[in-house]
Amino acid sequence: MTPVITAFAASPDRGRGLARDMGVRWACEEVGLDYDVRLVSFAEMKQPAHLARQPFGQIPTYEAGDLMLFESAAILLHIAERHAGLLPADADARARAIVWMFAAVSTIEPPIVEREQTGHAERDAPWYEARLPLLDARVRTRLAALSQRLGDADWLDGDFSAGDLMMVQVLRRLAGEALLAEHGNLAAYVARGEARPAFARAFAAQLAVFTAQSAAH
Ligand code: GTB
Repeated sequence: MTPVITAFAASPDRGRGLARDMGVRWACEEVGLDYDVRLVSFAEMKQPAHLARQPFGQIPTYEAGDLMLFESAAILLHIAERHAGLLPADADARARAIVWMFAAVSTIEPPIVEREQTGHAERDAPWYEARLPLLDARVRTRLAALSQRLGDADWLDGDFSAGDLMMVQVLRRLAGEALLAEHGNLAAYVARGEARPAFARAFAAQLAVFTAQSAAH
């Protein structure tokens, strides 16, 4: 059965693969799982049909028969647990790979998203200039520790895993930012992830949505 994921009909990232369907697409590509995509508009995401899939009115979701999942990290874990290629066979190594998935979304991502959202929502606020260094510092603290741990390794714990996929996708939100470039090993880590053929296929698929949408308007 081919699973169906949901993605933005018109992604605000303009095809840069930063919306969270990208990680799900990438995971499917890594394990060789075909998937279909249901594109949803912002209005549709808030309608009962989509809220039944995703209670917060967001993308992505993942539907396979009677199984309906939301939360991109949980979807990724589900895919990785059922298909070879994203989690090691050894139980302890598997547990460590899952730790990195959690670290990506619960330790590294929050300060990155807070900084990003403050930049969008509070740029004109009187406190913005004073707050920015604090937000940068929080991101720097996390990146410094991550960089230290990664060291000269290609991936966070042995072979490429779902933990690396999630971490690279989180770090991609800092693409082109000095904060990431400050750590050469992290910038190279992201580039290594992006160089994977599965990443390229997933990226092309989401970019095709943006290209088609732009051509239609
Ligand atoms: N924790 C949930 C998950 O991981 O699945 C979060 C899902 C989520 O944030 N979805 C966003 C969404 O549906 C899209 S990905 N937002 C619409 C809404 O909440 O109404 C987040 C995202 C959006 C845009 C960019 N961008 O433009 O660069 C990057 C990331």
